[in-house]
Amino acid sequence: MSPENFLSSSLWTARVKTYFKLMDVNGDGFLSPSDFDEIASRMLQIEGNQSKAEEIRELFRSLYQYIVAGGAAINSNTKVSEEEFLTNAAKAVTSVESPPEVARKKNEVFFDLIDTDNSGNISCDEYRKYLAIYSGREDLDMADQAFKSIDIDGDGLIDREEFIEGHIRYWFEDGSDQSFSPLPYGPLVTP
Ligand SMILES: [Ca+2]
Ligand SMILES: [Ca+2]
Ligand SMILES: [Ca+2]
Repeated sequence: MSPENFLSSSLWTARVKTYFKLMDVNGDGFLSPSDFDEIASRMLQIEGNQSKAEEIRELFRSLYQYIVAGGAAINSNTKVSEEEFLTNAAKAVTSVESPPEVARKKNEVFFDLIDTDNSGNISCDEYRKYLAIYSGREDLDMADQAFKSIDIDGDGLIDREEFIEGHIRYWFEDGSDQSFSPLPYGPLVTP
């Protein structure tokens, strides 16, 4: 699968644009290290996550550098446009250096951060609080739609496998299989 396969899929590009909008915290139309730092800081404010401060900051730094900026050198003035992000994301999901296994590991970390009571499952309430980190407010409809799209067995909880599978599919499936199209970040932006 080549980057072009992904870039020619309107479903996949809508997924990437949805993530772009989510992460552009200051709404200036670019992804900057400061957007990612801000999300990391907000995630730190969730109860139980303070002890993981360095892990969380590093997670977001590495997401920014390797996925958003495509591995290029970055500094505090780096700005990545939506167009550049699409290109870099398509490269990332087809590169042998960032196989799904690496993404699995990152999603393991996210799972543990969102599962704040360490029950081994993400509840609807935990997922709402997680998505509110990005938008700055709890949006029940949006969060519930996202939650249900990943809770494949419909038991009202997201287990580790469902969480990872939902995210891997979101990024690494080119949009040709529409039988399972998870929405971990909520409804997709319209093109
Ligand atoms: Ca921004
Ligand atoms: Ca939990
Ligand atoms: Ca479930």
